[in-house]
Amino acid sequence: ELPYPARLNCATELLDGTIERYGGDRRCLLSPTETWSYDDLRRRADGVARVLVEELGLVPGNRVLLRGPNSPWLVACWFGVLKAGGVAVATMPLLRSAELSVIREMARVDLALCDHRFTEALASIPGLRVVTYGSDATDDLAQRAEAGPAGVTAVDTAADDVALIAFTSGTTGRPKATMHFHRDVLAIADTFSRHVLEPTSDDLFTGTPPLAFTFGLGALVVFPLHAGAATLLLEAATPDVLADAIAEHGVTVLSTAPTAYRAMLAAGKADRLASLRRCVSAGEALPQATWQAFHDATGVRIIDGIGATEMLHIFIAAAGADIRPGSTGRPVPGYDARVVDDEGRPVPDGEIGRLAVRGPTGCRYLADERQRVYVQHGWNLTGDTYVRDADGYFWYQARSDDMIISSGYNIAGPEVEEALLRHPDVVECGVVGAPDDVRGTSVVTAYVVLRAGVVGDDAKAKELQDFTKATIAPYKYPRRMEFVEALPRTNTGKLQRFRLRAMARG
Ligand code: 3UK
Repeated sequence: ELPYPARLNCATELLDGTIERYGGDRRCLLSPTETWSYDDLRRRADGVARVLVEELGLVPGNRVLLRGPNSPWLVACWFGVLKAGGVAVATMPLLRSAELSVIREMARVDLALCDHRFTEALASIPGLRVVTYGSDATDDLAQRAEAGPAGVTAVDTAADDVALIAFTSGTTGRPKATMHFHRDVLAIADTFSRHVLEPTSDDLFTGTPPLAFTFGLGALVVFPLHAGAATLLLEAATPDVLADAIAEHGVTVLSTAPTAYRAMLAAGKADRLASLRRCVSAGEALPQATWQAFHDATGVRIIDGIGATEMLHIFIAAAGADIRPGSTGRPVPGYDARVVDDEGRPVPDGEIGRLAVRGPTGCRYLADERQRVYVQHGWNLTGDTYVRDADGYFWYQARSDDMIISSGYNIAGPEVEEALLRHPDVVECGVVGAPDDVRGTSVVTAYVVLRAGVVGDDAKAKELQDFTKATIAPYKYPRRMEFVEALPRTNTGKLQRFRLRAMARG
């Protein structure tokens, strides 16, 4: 257990605490058009807190929905809600009314703070009061927050009061609402950031994950502010925009998904990345081929880290000389991880099993019967299969329900993908099992995005199949191969294997 006081407000800690330690006139939030100092952010966050309490009647424990792309005002709203003792329910900018209604219902929200350009999807939700931010209108939250007297006394929350409710991105099924405490927000900085990422107050962070995805909240808000550093907030950055922003601003710490690392290389952007000191990859496994190609092109050793919405952030990772390319790494100091069988007993090193993890953060579903599935005997079961080696490194295999069973063999889709990605013509690929009713088994099926200008014909398919057979055990090679323009992904960068399986079924 990390030593936090019983009363703790993580927003006060990250803002006022950092200003005390590092000073308030340092740069804090950047966007392509703005620069806010720590003092600017504190003043505006305090203004939001005051408006919430005095004008909108918020009482501690009320949940407030946040909607908008990554921007300085979104961050000010997040801090304002927490300082006022509210619970932040950040939502993905791509969500529409139907999904937002479900979130409103599940999290019992009746107030939303919404980027003035993103109100449409909230307008039709009955009983939801929507306050906009980011415009020049006199009733805009930004104007109201700036108008009042400076200073606010933050609500003296308990360390284990709920600070935020995060919804799982969920590649299938209904979203799950996870609750995290004020101390959890600091715990992710005191574990992964402090011990693995090791930022300094001179760093400039950026990345692609939305702040509603806890990967983004940690990597773009909590870690930089905890370190007295600055963060560049980009709205829905394409690989080109991202790479150019890195070059233009001299970004030193980047967090994004594996697919974005590949896309920047494929777009020939390696020479725009010279300022990067640290890169973090999460959301899905980082194939060794991607790690190697990025290292060859930039000299940067990407930090792979597995995190989950249920755990708030990353709990297995490795940095610098500790990295073994292709492995996720070792438990982040503060966390324990092991590989267990279906009864929860540890399996020997080298054997495949289910990943179990525990530490200062963990799964707390909001009124969800799946709590007992995720947490068993005090361990969080993430739904991933892993192998631990004799040196304590964890090697990702697949999501437990993504294993392909073909002619009696267990084949992990990601392993076949990793082999295909070593081929210079392959930019992206996804490998799933297609049911073969005749043979009563699954056919390993690959969906492949080729490098621009390369023709996907039978000869190319044969070449890639032979290449796979020469790289991994031949029985794993994709018997079926289809060339596609793009792969279906979630807005957090995860491959949607269930869609590929549906395509494979025909
Ligand atoms: C998969 C990985 C292999 C894995 C997340 C960093 O992804 C995040 O949270 P989600 O709830 O998904 C969790 C699941 O995603 N996964 C994530 N990272 C890796 N698989 N290697 C990785 N490096 O299946 C896990 O169970 O969307 C990631 C920080 C915060 C997050 N919420």
